[in-house]
Amino acid sequence: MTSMGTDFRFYTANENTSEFYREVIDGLSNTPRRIPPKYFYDETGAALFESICEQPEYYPTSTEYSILREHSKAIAGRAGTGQVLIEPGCGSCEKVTTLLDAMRPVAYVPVDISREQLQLAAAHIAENYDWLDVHAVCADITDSLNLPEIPDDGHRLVFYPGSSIGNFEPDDAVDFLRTLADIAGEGGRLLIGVDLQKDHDTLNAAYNDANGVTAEFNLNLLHRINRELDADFDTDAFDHHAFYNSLAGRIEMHLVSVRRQTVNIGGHLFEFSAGDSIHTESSYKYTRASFMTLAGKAGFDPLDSWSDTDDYFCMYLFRVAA
Ligand code: AVI
Repeated sequence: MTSMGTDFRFYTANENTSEFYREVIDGLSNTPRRIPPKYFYDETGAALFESICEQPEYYPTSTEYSILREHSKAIAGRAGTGQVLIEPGCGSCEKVTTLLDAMRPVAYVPVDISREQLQLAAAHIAENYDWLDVHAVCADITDSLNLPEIPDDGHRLVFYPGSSIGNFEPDDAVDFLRTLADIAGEGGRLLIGVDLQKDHDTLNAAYNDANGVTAEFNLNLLHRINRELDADFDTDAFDHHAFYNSLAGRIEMHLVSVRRQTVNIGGHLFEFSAGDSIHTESSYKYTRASFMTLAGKAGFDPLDSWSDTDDYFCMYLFRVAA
């Protein structure tokens, strides 16, 4: 644990390079080939994701912000004030600022894998909210989380915006929601942002922005593997391919080989034919009913929800069932 100059605490549970290596080698050895999307987020990937959120086609971020801004008082009224507010996968910690004044939590615990971004974001919050105790935790939220002991009087609120729950396979989403329920504890609450099913053109456009930022984000995964795992991907020989799979109810992102090629990753050779793909991400879109069912399986009771006028996106408030 480190006490930082701007008066917040910083805890590290570092990402493991050998685990990255193992997951890439295993993922490319299987059929279909897959690499877990959590590896998008090195420093460059985190910055590219921030830029995706500013693209006009990528509606989830702006829509979620508009819901949070419009309903912050109502959300605080239903979620409660004076809690320990924990945000797994907090990124730049910007969304939480729509709630802090209304909620007046006793402590804020941002958790993220991207160390540099977390340091900057936590410092920014600590500077701007001098009444708030900030305990930043650098960790992979899909591993078991060791959170600092903070007296909370049994009041914890887990904030999980951004519809990242959609990046889990549905069974894994239930497991992850159970982890969030454990973090929130008995009687604790979860405020979660969920992207809803909608017309396919809107969905396809959101993952194929005209500026090519999502394509760059996807391809950065290969740059990262080259940089960190001694690999020789020709990044010009793979194309970004994203589409809505309506049967599965998800956007799929792939990197597709444009020609026959062999890639060397730390001495492991992988053959690709033209058209072979690496599945890099799924982003599930839920109906209201299907998300309620999912959360119910994880042990949550619904308390309330807030949406936009187009019904593109929904913020749900749940309570951990007794
Ligand atoms: C982080 N997550 C919710 C984003 C999504 O929409 O699934 C990641 C993303 N991938 C491409 N664009 C955005």
